[in-house]
Amino acid sequence: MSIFSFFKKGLEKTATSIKRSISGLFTGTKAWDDETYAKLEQALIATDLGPTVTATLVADLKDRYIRGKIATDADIIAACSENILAILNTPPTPPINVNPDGPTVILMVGVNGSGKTTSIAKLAHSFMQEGKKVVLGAGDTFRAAGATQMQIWAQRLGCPVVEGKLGGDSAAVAFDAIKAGIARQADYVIIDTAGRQHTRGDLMAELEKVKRIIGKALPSAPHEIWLTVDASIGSNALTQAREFGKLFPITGLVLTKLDGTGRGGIVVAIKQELGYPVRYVGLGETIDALQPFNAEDFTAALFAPGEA
Ligand SMILES: Nc1nc2c(ncn2[C@@H]2O[C@H](COP(=O)(O)OP(=O)(O)O)[C@@H](O)[C@H]2O)c(=O)[nH]1
Ligand SMILES: [Mg+2]
Repeated sequence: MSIFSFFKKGLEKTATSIKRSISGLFTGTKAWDDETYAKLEQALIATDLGPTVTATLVADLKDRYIRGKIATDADIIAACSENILAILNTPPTPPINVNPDGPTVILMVGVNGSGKTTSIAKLAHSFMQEGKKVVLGAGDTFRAAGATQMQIWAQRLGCPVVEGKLGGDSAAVAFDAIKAGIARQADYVIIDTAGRQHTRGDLMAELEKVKRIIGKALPSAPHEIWLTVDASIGSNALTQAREFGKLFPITGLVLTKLDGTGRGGIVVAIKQELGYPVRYVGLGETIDALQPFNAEDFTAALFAPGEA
């Protein structure tokens, strides 16, 4: 399957919802009026593009309409695509901070259920496909299922994994995983964390410790801190990204579960407000369903023709 096909399939629901809202705006000879713009606004908001992005799109469409530049659905789509692409490319995504003298350490954070462990397995698979050596750190020591799930994935992938004791110190697991990564001359060490959130303070203290201990194992690490966010929770995803961003210098976003949701617009809302590089998107449950984010493919898939 081509990368675009993955995006198209994964974003089918969002695209359908957008298409449905756009078709019908041209009802024969009736000129666009305030009601048209209100309908358009409502429809775009429904895909979780958020109020700011929606306002930008509607204002631009209005401007183009008044200047006689909008005559068909295709014109609306072209205008929206152009704006969304500009948002997704601002600021441009910097390359991954690859460690030239040893393993590149990626710390994965995010709330429980957001897709950390699954995304780590998918990432490991993707790196291994490129011929890279990967070591995993099963840093979610708080849930029995956390380590087991990681173990099953690692076994399936044939990828070494460093584990800790249930209820043990997740910072120690991170430390050991990096040491194992150095010893095995791994290209990547990907570290899972617990996402429990008793209080914000707890989570902050715990993740702060993991980060500090990582720096002891390898002073330049972590090279990347990626946040997984479940896109299917719509605007709550933006709130989560905003909150985590206050705690950590997030260097990348992994947006999961874009398949099966009509709320894919949230990717644009998060990028517009927080500017984090979108690194990967989860477009399904299979091991190859984590794809490097590509603004052009994403935008094209968002407006791809399909069932309305
Ligand atoms: N459909 C779909 N499901 C996903 C995706 N990513 C994760 N999941 C599912 O979401 C659930 C929680 O994922 P998990 O990795 O355990 O989350 P964690 O608690 O953050 O480690 C699992 O059932 C995953 O299979 C995705 O991109 N698409
Ligand atoms: Mg997990």
